[in-house]
Amino acid sequence: MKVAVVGATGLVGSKMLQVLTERNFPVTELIPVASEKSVGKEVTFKGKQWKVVSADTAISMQPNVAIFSAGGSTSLEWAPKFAAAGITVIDNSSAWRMDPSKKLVVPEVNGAALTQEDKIIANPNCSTIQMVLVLKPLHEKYKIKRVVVSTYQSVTGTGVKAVTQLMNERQGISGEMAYAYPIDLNVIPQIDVFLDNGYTKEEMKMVNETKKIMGDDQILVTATTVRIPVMGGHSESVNIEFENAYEVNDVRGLLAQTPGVIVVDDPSRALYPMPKDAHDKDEVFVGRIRRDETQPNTVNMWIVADNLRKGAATNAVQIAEYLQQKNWL
Ligand code: 11C
Repeated sequence: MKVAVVGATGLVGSKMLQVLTERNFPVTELIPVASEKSVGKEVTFKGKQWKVVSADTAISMQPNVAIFSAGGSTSLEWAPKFAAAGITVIDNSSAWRMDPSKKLVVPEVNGAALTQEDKIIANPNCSTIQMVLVLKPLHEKYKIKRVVVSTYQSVTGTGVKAVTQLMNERQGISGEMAYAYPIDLNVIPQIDVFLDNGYTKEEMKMVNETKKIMGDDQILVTATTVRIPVMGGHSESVNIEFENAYEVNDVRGLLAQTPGVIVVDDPSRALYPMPKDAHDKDEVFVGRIRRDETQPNTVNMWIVADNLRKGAATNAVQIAEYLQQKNWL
């Protein structure tokens, strides 16, 4: 299988190469694509060196699939050109997510909606992916009315520049800033730009993408998304109100049986998910599952996942695996 990775030199792109290797995706030829200034450089994949090419050249090489992780404007411009050449695109940017003609996919949740005709498939936002994986089985069993989520997001979600800012600040080095404020010893209650309604774009992604992936416009979601000086994964405090009654132990049991979810929940031994443990894992970790004692049929929980893995690269590769198993690539 010829696989193009568009944005191969970025944080998510590099993770993509790692995940393709680890999951043994049958890559016979890698086509790394990056901006003009990186063309001609080489990336290492499966012990071999592969030359970075331009998007135009990549199309002429006719990959079976192109995994995009190069930002929204690159996706808007190039995904249709790849698709027009018959190449299936899995796009990690927000460019196509809310386009009604495109599927927004978390394979365990709505992979079955994919067809051979889907040529541009959108990969959701990291903070949405880890939440919907947990919400899906709960919605099926108890019917979710409303979700209140607050996030604690890793600097890796912003990219290399933000990781460098955090590390520079920790070492007292002044350098380029990814954020408008220091991030070390700080918390920034803004992820992405503010919209007219006073919420940030990241917050509205969680609202809108959740409804689309879950296939239910009735689920109410309200979000506060926050950047914290952490690497390794995003954490989320999630309050979920159900239509129906539930038992905490049943919720724990249901989530423990959910593919891709691992329950880490033993307060007596101080066991709960943390980003340092989720780092470089494909699963979504859930703990602190407890009844919200202030209103009926409502549960609180804490959800953690590596935003570069299940939140980005792993989910994209899982979509490719699904298409490959169907022989659609
Ligand atoms: C962050 N969630 O942590 C963002 C990064 O729409 O794919 C991913 C942005 C996106 O900053």
